[in-house]
Amino acid sequence: MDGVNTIPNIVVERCLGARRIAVLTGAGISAESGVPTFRDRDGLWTKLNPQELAFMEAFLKNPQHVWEWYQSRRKVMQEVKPNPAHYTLAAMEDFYPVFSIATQNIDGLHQRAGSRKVFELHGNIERNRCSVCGRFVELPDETAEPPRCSCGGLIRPDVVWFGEMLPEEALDSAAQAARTAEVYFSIGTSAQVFPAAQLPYDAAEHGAFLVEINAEPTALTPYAHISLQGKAGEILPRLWRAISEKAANG
Ligand code: BV8
Ligand code: ZN
Repeated sequence: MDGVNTIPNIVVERCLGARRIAVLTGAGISAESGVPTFRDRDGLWTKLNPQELAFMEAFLKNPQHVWEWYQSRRKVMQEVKPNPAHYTLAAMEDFYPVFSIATQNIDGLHQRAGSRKVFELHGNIERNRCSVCGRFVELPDETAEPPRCSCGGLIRPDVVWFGEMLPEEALDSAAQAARTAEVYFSIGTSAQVFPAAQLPYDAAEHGAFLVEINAEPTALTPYAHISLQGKAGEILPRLWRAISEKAANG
């Protein structure tokens, strides 16, 4: 893709005319920051078995193995920074009366880029909680094995594993934002993991103009009004420049 003219004018017009914009993001928006994705050619799930890492059963069967994997990911996430895609969404939030991001990512990069209204659908790797009583605990970074809570429960990363409910408030807020958005963006997600993946469909069904920004086509692509194929870190700044220029020049 070259230059701002690769952004279809209809996307610029719809964004200019909107007051309420909502966004769903996935691992792809953090890829240019150096955070591995899951289902890309060289994604985490192509090398590792999610059954052994992203299920409560896996954690109870081998807490040390799962804990070490999350510790290694925490280390990666402490060393990476937001990229232009995260910063562009943070800038857009200041411009629109109603703007929110529902993210499947656990890396906290949206908040570090300055976004304020972020619904963490799958939790956040920086937090740890007791798997029994749910109490949050602060731990030193180099905690080598999952400690026990005072109630006896195992401490786990505060993320959502397969078969687990998403945090109710985050999901409700994200669902409400999808139902009322005038423009809905699905960015950097393979649109395979439910119920998060349902949000863009709900948005379109409730009248939103649905824009997908992803490196490759997904199951959502045929339902998007516009699907922009490429890197979020390149497309979003281009889109924002086109909107800002149109807003300035009328
Ligand atoms: C639940 C842990 C049930 C956190 C993860 C229907 C309804 C409800 C549930 C289900 C359902 N059908 C199936 C289910 C079960 C399951 C599910 O959806 N399975 C799928 C795989 C079929 N869902 C669940 O289990 C969920 N829980 O529903 O509970 C329930 C109901 C009632 C009562 C009790 C329980 C929980 C889902 C959360 C699972 N947790 N990981 C962590 O460690 O990170 S999975 C993992 O997938 C991550 O959470 C991740 O966030 C999520 C989604 O992945 P993506 O973000 O999309 O990443 P991916 O790599 O797949 O794609 C990246 C894309 O970016 C690619 O397309 C690539 O091309 C693109 N890209 C790359 N670079 C760039 C780019 N795009 C733009 N720019 C770039 N530079
Ligand atoms: Zn406890």
